[in-house]
Amino acid sequence: MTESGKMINGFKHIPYKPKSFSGEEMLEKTKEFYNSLNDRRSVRHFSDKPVPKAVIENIIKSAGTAPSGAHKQPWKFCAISNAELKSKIREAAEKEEKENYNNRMSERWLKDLAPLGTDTNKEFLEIAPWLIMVFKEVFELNAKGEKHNNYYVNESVGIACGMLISAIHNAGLVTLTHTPSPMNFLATLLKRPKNERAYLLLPVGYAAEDALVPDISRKELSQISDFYV
Ligand code: IYR
Repeated sequence: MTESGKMINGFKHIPYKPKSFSGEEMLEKTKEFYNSLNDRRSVRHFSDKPVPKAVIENIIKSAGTAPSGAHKQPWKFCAISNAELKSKIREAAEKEEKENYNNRMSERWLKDLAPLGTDTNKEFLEIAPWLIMVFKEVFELNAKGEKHNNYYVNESVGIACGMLISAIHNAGLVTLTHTPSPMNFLATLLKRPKNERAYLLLPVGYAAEDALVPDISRKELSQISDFYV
């Protein structure tokens, strides 16, 4: 391979130069990264303190670095700070959640949620300075207006959301993955094109000073992994 790369299937491939660390540095860096991510919590109590748009832009750009099926990047992040729109979203989300909590969710589901302290009140949708509404693009339209389905859309957008959440945490901000169900009202409210489907709604902002999180712990390494060495 030359310094400038080579052609594969008629497409240019360029050299990739990863950063390289010693074994010791790698151990230190992975520990630090784990410690940082392990401090993340899903927070439901937000401050209304504003967050600069440029910060949200960097966070979305970070999410947009995710890998995706055939590099289709089948995601759209709608960042909403408009108070009127946030109120409409809250109103519609709470309507669905009332139906969920009262009629759609099983006894077992409600019991599983009890430790988290969730309910039909979604005031965070109005208090948080930003809502990031993630849409997945199930297909794209070519120049002739023909539909072409994207590939591994759920996997791709799920990975991007993980990176979005990490970027939010890295900024010292908080979020939670809110999944009002069904979520179609969000595509309607935001007048999204017909190739987009609502995927996840994330309020983003500073944690309220008196924010509380449930006293729960994470599974141990031995519970989440099996090593084949
Ligand atoms: N979508 C509802 C219910 C809910 C479901 C799960 I699974 C959670 O982990 C948390 C909440 C809500 O947002 O309240």
